[in-house]
Amino acid sequence: MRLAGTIFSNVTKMLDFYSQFNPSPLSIKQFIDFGLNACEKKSYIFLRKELPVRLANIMKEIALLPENLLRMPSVGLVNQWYERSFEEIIRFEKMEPEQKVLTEFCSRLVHIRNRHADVVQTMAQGVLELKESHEVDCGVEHSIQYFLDRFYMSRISIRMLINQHTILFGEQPVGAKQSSVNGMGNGGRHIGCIDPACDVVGVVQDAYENARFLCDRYYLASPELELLQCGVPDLRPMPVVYVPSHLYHMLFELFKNAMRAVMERHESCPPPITVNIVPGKEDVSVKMSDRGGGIPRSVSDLLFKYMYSTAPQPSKSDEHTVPLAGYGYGLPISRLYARYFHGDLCLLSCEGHGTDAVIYLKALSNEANELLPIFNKTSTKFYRPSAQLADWSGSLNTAGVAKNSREKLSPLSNSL
Ligand code: P4A
Repeated sequence: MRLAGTIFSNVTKMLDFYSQFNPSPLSIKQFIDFGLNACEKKSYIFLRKELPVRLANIMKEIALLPENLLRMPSVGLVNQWYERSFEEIIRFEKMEPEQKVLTEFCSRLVHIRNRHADVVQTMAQGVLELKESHEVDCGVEHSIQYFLDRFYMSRISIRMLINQHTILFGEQPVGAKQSSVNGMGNGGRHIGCIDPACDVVGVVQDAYENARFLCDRYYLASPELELLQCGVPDLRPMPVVYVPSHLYHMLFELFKNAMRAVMERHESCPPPITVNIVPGKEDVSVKMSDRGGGIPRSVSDLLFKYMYSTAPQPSKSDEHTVPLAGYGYGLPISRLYARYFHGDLCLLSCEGHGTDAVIYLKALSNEANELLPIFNKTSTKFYRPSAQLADWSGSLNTAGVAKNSREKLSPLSNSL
């Protein structure tokens, strides 16, 4: 009992300690430069501090979640995974970087990555548990949206660090050094999971083919792909410095949505999906346009909301009929992948016609910095939404207490 108490208070102290530091964002260029002069000791010394800092920053925010959500079993489970991983990493705090320690560190990271494999699903389950057991008001919904964006972004960044270290320094079958990253045969130019010449055209075609496979199975037909560069048909490679798996994730999601919209609207002769790739000075833009009938503006905002996108997984018996695209965290998480290196993902729909989705990637790898959540006083206040008064006519949809209020707070009251 005393021992358990000691461990508990130690970890709590360490959490307080590490959460005082801000995470150190790296640019794609820094990841590459580091990978080219790969030094396992340097990486170890950086990560044994940076990983606990990133973990502690987000664990402090988990603790601020609405109580109802924190009490959900799935959220408790996720919290336990974080506590265990944090504790396992800070054990390296005072260990000298000798070979045995480096090897142990690497396999610990792999272990931690596996432990956290189902975090997105489990957190979604927690949100579902909350929805089914409690009435969720707008304030709580807002806090959850704010939290999950930060939580999943933190997770993307931690996995990026772990992947870079384990791919660069982990043991691998001889002769298969680079190609095991994501199954893309690429002549070994990858630096960890970054491809300094990631071919956007190739990734678009890959994502299209795989979404099309699902589409054909469900609708027995699929729209063609029309590929443009700067608006004219062109299949020449278009290299960018990027993480191919991230780009693939976003494109696959967008193709599934576009195909679903197109197939639901056109039973025969579905119009093609157009992808236009445009390399600019600042951004490389990838615009996907479909003629699937589009959605009203009121819906396009909802597509990025976790609470709205959370629905029970289809049952096993329905597995062969799961729709192509549906309720899941596809879009909000795809947008996080885009924003992670200071890009973005935007939807622009014309109701009655179709939808344009644009992925923006930073064209310059030194400007592609990680975008990381920081735990501090500012972030804290988002978890205590207070009643707000509308200052535009119409409804208030953030913390919406004064839906149609004729009352006014005294000018002295501080509701924010
Ligand atoms: N029209 N346009 C889209 C959808 C509809 C769309 C749609 C009905 C809505 C929900 C959904 C999938 C598709 C699109 C491209 C997009 C997003 C939405 O990127 O054509 O799944 C929940």
